[in-house]
Amino acid sequence: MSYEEAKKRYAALGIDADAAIRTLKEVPVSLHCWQGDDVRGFDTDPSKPLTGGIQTTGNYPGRARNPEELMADLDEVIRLVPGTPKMNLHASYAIFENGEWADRDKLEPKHFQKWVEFCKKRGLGCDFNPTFFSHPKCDPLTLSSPDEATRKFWIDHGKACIRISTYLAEELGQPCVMNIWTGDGFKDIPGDRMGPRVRYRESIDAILSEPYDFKKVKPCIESKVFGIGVEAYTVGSAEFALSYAAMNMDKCIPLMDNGHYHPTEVVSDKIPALLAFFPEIALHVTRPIRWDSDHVVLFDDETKEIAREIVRCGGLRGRVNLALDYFDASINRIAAWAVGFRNFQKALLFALLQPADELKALQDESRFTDLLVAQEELKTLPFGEVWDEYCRFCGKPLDGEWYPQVKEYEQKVLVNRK
Ligand code: RNT
Ligand code: ZN
Repeated sequence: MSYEEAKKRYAALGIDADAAIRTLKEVPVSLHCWQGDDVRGFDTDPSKPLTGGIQTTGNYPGRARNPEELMADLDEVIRLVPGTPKMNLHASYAIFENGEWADRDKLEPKHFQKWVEFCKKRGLGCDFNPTFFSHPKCDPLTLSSPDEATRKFWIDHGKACIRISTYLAEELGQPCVMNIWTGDGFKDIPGDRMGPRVRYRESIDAILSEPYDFKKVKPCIESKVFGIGVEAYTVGSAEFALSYAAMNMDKCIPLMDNGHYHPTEVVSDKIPALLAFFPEIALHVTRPIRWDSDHVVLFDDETKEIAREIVRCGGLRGRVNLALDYFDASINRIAAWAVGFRNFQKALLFALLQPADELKALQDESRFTDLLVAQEELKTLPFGEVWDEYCRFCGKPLDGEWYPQVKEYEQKVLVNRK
């Protein structure tokens, strides 16, 4: 079947495939730099383990070991994915020059100048994240620590990151979403659950007292249910993060990572719940397997449902900030990056090809049998043809064409990184 024929099948249902393609091409989706080097960053000893309850497993060859390699790998990914990628950096990816080094509380915009140059050359915006993990000053708590000096260090880090986010937004002319997540928590039953949460709240207040223009810098609060080594208690739980964001709507937005909830909870259902109150929300799109495992994003049912909610709640018109967040060190990292990005693009395109108004009308008219039948039959429309056309429209490889390029890059570049 050709795209023209596929287009007619959609048009018969009142769906404009050309319009879906044009819309999706302009939607920024943040590409997380940390998939390329197993979340190690450049500012601490790379042989030290990742902390904060997150974990990369596997030792597939080819991990990027420095900024040059990471940027080269990112370029390769950008060549392989349709749509509008936006960079997403962690503070730990600061680039130091001439033997200089700055601790996290002393980071400055200049430490991200190389990244600004990288983004400018490629026309990319950039999101940012303070890094509250993998550092000797995690005691192991950070913003919720009972120790004042520890808290101050991490508050100063947060404030430095606001200044860096302002720099990124101003230099690149796109808002910078700045996500606050800490792995603070305990392995076993706490003796005090509220103390750390009150301190966490006060620390975020202190960070957000640093001046910024909320139209340019969008601080987010990301919740989590548990992490490896912090199984019993997470300071920044769902209720904590959402309450903080709700009480400070003029200063920050809530961020939901779909790996951070109990296994039967779904973020697709939470998106419209939050959008009934918040003008804007942010997402980390990932794939949990049993726990917050951060597996590569698939074109699976929940990813499609998340995309359907984003689209029909008007999320693509600036209400939902989209980012990917996963890390797999057991397979080719560039393939992992590209396949996850492409899958989320597929989910968004699939969602844009739904007759949202008709489905809503069927529901409002209580025509539930019609709704069931319609939704099931949408699943077997010739989506693959529209997807191929989208890739062509963006000038990017089709399915079947991009992976050979990754293999070639692996042979030429990655295998030499011993
Ligand atoms: C961890 C959170 C967080 C991190 C990144 C590296 O569980 O999802 O967003 O993955 O900041
Ligand atoms: Zn996340």
